[in-house]
Amino acid sequence: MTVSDPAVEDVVATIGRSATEIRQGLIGRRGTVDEENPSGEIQAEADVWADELLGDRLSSIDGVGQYASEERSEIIDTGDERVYVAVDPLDGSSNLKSNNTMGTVFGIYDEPLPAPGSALVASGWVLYGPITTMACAQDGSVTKYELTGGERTVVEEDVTLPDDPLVYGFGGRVPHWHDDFREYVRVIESNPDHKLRYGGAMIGDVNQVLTYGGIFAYPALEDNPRGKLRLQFEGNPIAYLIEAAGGRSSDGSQSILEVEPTDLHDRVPLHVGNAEFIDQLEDALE
Ligand code: P6P
Repeated sequence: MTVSDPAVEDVVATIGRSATEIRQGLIGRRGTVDEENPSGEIQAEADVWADELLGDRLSSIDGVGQYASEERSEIIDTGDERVYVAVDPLDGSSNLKSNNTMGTVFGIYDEPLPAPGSALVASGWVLYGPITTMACAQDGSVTKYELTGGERTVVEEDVTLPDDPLVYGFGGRVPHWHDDFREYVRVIESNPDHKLRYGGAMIGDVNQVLTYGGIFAYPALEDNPRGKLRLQFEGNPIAYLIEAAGGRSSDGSQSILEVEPTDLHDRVPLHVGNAEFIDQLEDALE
């Protein structure tokens, strides 16, 4: 299967067309259900609803062999064998209560899941911000779109991280950071040219890094050695796009895309941004 498989574009187009409906569907679904996702997190009504909507639509696309989601333990297997789709239907759904930015993250693989990020052929995210946008990486380049009413309009092509990094955002509780990571953060923070940007939804923070340059990390923690974010649904798709935009990713010692999965819901320490920041981080964690 080559990246020009029509199933890839069909998946991206379907997610783009669904974005306005998902955004509207958040209204009235801000409560929680009495269920946990496979990562043990209480689900919002909107998590479940967005997952069902995308699961139905994406698994029905000709060529899509699997639909997997952060919100469900089981994979939808269609028997097709061309592309395999992993989705975080609503990243940052805890931001629903405070009406802050959230997003939909997707990765399109050419191997059955769980798969390493090196098997991605496309990835991206929809951002439910003041306006609804999409960033998508295919064929080694990143394109930004504005989404409205099911239409997708290109607003920028060949997107790359700015050379001068500006923003930083680091997740996890500070007392749970490892000392070497905490020291690295202190160096980044001490530069008056850098600004703190942390909004509680990884995808909003990563989109700031893509736009302004910098670094986002949700690192390994003393009480969670693999951090919080999920490899298949967050780490790989984000790393693939940031690397396509000229940045770097790391689990602390290697590109996220080289991490070999053992389970569909594996977590991974995630660090993405300008190459100089990630190089410095890996030196600091050696
Ligand atoms: P914390 C949202 O639940 C999420 O998975 C990411 O989008 C976000 O970066 C992280 O968790 C926030 O975690 O521990 O800061 O609440």
